[in-house]
Amino acid sequence: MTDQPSKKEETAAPALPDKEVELNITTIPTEFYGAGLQMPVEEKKKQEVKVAPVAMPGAPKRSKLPIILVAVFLLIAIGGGFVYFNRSLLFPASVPTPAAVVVETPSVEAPSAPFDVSATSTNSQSVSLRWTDAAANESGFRVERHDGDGNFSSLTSLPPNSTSFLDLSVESGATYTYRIRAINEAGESDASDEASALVKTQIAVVPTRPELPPAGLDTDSDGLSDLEEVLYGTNSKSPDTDADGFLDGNEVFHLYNPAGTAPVKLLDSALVKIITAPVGWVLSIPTSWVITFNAAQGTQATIDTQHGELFTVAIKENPNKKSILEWYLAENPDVTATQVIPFRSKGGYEGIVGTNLLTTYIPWEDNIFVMTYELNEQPFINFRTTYSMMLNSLVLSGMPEIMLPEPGTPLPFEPSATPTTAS
Ligand SMILES: [Ca+2]
Ligand SMILES: [Ca+2]
Ligand SMILES: [Ca+2]
Repeated sequence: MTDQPSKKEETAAPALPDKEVELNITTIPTEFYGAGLQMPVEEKKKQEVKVAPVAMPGAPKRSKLPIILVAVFLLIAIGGGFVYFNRSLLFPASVPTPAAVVVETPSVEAPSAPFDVSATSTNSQSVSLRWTDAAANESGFRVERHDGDGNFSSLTSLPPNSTSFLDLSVESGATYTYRIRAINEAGESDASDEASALVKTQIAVVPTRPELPPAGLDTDSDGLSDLEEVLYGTNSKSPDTDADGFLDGNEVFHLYNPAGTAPVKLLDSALVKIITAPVGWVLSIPTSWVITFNAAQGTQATIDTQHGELFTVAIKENPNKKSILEWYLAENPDVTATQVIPFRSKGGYEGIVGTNLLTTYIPWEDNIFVMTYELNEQPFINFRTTYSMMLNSLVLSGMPEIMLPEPGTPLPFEPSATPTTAS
C-alpha cells in the first residue's frame, strides 16, 4: 500500500473499484505514519511484536509509548487474574488443613496412674495431698475420697500436671482416705495407691500455756500467800486483817496497807521501799527484799526475794518506737499475736504479758521496760500479788502516770485482785 490509493481516495469519486485497499489504509493510526513511511508494512508488523522495547533509530519515541503501556497493562491484568483465580493451587502450603490433627488422634492412650500419694493433716481444717505425676498425656486428674462406708467418690477434678491438692471439706477428728487417677479422652488410669490422714482436732491447734507451779499456800484465801502475809505483817488466817472490808491481797494489789486500820498507802508504811534507777524507772518493793543493779544506770537489775525466787528488770532498746506488740512479735517470731496477753498497770501503763506468763513488757519511749518473775526452780509461786503490786507502783520517767478509774489488770496467774471486799 502506498500513497497512491490514499491520494486516489482524496481525489477520486466513491465509485472506485478497489474498496478493500481503501479500508486497509484507514485502519493505520496516524501516529504510525512516520515509521510506516520508512519501511514496508510487513517489516513494521514484525518490529512491533518482537522488538517493541528497543527504540528504533529514527522513529519518534512518543509514537511507541501507548503500545508498551497497553501491553504492560494487559500482562499485569492477565497475570494477576491468573494468580488470583488459581491462588489455592499456587499457594497450597498457606492453607491450613485439619489433616495434621486427624493423623495424631488414634495414638492417644489412657494415662499412667499417679504414684507416691501422701495425705497429711497439720490443722483441724484441711488435709494436704501430694503425688507424683507418671503420665505425659493426661488431660487432668481426679481426686477420689473414701467417705467412710468403703466407697470412693469423686472429690474434685484438677488440671494436667497437678501434683497436690488441699482438701478443705474435712471435719476435725475424722479420718479420710484418698486415691488419684489421671484422665484423658482415651479413658482413665488405674487408681493410685491409697493414702489416709486423720484430721487434727481443734484442741491441738490451741497454743499450749506453760505449766506453772501452783500458787504458794494461801491459808485464808485472801490473795496473799502465807509468805506474803509475813512481808506485809498481816494475819495469814484472817482474810481482812484490818477489818476494813477489803481483802488483804486486794489492798496490796492497790498499794494500800492491809494491816492499817485507816486507808494507809503502802508507801506511807515501812512495808515497802522505793527503788529509783538512774536510768529513770521507779519501783516499790518489799522492804526486806534486796535489789542489785547489774548494769550501769539500772538498765539491768535483780530483786532477790530472799526465798529463792527472783525478779529481774531489763531495759530493752526500741529505737524505732514500734508498738509493744510489734516489738514483741519481732523478737519472738514463733509467737502469734493471739498468744500475747494485754496488760495495764494501775498507773495506766499499757503493755503485754509474754507467752511464758511471767514476763511483762511495757513500752517506755524508745525503750521497753521488762520485768520477769524468775521462779528459779522453786516449787510454788509465792509472790504473785507482790509482782502485781510492784508493776502497779511503777513510774517511768518522762511518761506521766494516767490514773484510770478501773484498777490495773491482774497478771494471768494472779486471781487475787478480783474480789474487792471481804465476804
Ligand atoms: Ca492469805
Ligand atoms: Ca490474811
Ligand atoms: Ca483489809
